[in-house]
Amino acid sequence: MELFNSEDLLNTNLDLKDADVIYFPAFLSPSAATSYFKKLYADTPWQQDDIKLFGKVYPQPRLTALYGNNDRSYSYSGIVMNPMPFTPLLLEIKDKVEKVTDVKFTTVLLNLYRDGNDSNGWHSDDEKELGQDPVIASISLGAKRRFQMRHKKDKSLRTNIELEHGSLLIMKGSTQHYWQHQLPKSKRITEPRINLTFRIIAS
Ligand SMILES: O=C(O)CCC(=O)C(=O)O
Ligand SMILES: [Mn+2]
Repeated sequence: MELFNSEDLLNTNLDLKDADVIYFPAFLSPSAATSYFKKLYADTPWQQDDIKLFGKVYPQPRLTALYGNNDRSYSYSGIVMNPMPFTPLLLEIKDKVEKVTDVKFTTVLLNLYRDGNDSNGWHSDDEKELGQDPVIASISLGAKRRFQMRHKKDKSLRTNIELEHGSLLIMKGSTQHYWQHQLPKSKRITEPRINLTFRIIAS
């Protein structure tokens, strides 16, 4: 166990080569996590964009929404997202995250995985607007889903984390440079999950 600027919150440094990943399984209390889940599920204007893969167009296998405190857009997989202004609820969550990370975020991307058919394929959060060595703080609400990581060069290096309801995962340092991550489909999962990834998109 390692302490990360927060003396009483259990956390683990995943101790991966070329990466800096810290996991807080119980960052939020179960009741706070459930309350956030319900409000975000109901009140977010979820959208489903089309993505282009090998010249074909598919609906993205999840719903998303982007919020920010500046007007910088975020582009990935051929999608350009423009942020909505932060809501009071998202500011409350952002505040809690910033107390632990000691970083001020500008932007949060929300993902809604409606069930185990929804997913997020292998990628790094390495878009140019995130800058070098971005800090990404990822909150999980709802169904427990498997988060997988693999090293881009050393194919023997892989890890899985079961992201708990109310957990926080922080990826920073060289993580995005050397590693990819994904959230695979899972036939057994019938419940929805919401993920919030706080990011910095500098103006
Ligand atoms: O849902 C997750 O835990 C991962 C989300 C993710 O990697 C992303 O939105 O870039
Ligand atoms: Mn990602």
